[in-house]
Amino acid sequence: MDRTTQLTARRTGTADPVRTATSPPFSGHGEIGPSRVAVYDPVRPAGSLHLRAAEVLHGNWTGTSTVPSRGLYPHQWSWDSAFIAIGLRHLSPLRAQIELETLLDAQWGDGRIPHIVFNPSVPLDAYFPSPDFWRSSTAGRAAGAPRTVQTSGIVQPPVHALAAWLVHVSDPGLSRARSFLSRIYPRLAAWHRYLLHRRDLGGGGIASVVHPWEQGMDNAPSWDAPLSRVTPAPARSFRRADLDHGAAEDRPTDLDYGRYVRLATDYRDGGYADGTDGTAGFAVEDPAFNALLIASEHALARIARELGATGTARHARAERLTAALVERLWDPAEGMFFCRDVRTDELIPERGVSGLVPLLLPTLPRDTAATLVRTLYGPHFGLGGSTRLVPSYDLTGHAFDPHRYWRGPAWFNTNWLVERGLRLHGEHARAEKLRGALLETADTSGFAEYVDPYTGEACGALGFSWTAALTLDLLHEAPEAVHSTTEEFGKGAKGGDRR
Ligand code: 9WN
Repeated sequence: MDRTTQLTARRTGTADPVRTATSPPFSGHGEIGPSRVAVYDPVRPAGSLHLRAAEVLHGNWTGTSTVPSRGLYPHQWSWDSAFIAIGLRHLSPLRAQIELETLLDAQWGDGRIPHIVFNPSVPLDAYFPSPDFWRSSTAGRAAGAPRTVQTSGIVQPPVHALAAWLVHVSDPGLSRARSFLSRIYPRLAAWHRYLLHRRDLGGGGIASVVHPWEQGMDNAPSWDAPLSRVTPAPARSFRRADLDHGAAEDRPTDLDYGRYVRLATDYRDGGYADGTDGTAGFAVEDPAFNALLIASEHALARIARELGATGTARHARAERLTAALVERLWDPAEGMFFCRDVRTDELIPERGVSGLVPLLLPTLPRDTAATLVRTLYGPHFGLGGSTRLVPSYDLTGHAFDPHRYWRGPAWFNTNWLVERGLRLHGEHARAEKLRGALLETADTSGFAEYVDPYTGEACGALGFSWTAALTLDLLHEAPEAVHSTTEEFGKGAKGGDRR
């Protein structure tokens, strides 16, 4: 056992098993071809990191999709799959397409993409809340839940159209041969329609989340105030499976879990209906969730263009959404985007990495982007100084804890988004430095789920899929390929014009 494995095993009481492939994983159509692999450390060949990342994804592949980690998260998760597809495309564009197709096959009639698609061969007690809690095919019938597959009833951030576009450009020939985009475009369009029409609970033109799990950063301090109004479900009424795998001091508290369970129960018992009258027990407009929706809307415009339409209306909508995001969530005095509590109509003054993610938007006003970069490199996030990766929460904040879930540690997906944002806004040297730190930390941490932002110490599960996938994506991001990053993220949409 190496040092990192020992550390994590000590912290969590278990190490996620990562199957080691003896032969190069993935053979067949569109397989390994690291033609543009960039070396991050001349002493360690990038190829070995590439191979180990590929082995993680190979070990976590179920045949039709990829689990985030074998032990802690044994089903398919929505935004995980989008990030996984972004990395998987470098190994097997076919698998990357299948990853997204499997998820979209579980889409509900009202357009929502569920946050979990359950694998029926996994025992019910392996993860909580399990299918018998969500009861999607019965409780979700009016909302159009599928009959043949069991899912959760809430959603996760809409990274999917962005992922679909990136998967397409990795092998346009295969994509066209399989009619990948034409098959999934209507589903992605329905997904965005659901978010923009059924989830504009604040009436300001952007989407709300109705559960902390929907935003993906479950335990962020931004949820504390809106969650405090929720009566927790009694601790005896459910059994947490996450504590079988994760250290209790790193995971959300039982009290918070009780509130998560109450919110999900109430939503289920209301048939997963979305009232637009502001009565949801929890309704928050989040900057990262909406920034990802906007980035995906730009991607949907590109997909539409590829399919023969102009895509102009979608780009225009993405720009209107960007303006609404700034209007609703930007705090110029603090130089941050904040969450808005829809119930009180007030910003929640907690600095989280979510408030930096809008940096990935191509038409963010120039001074807003510059201010965000200053905040990122200032005392609250410490990049370029005390931290090696962007922490999930304010280093100076009252709730900061470098190891507790979403209250300080650094995650690879949010760092990848920030790295993209830096590149998009011309901060190439800083992006390059962050990329190097991400690759190194992924390597030394054993592709950990998350890490201590100061030391890079591994936390949570090892062999975590999106960590491996985004490592692959960063390895393929050779400096000469940077222009395609800009193109992929939609800056060229209207010549990258900014207000
Ligand atoms: C609840 C799977 C998911 C991620 C989330 C992360 C965590 C689940 C949990 O794991 O959430 O959805 O049980 O804590 O917070 O971002 O998608 O990796």
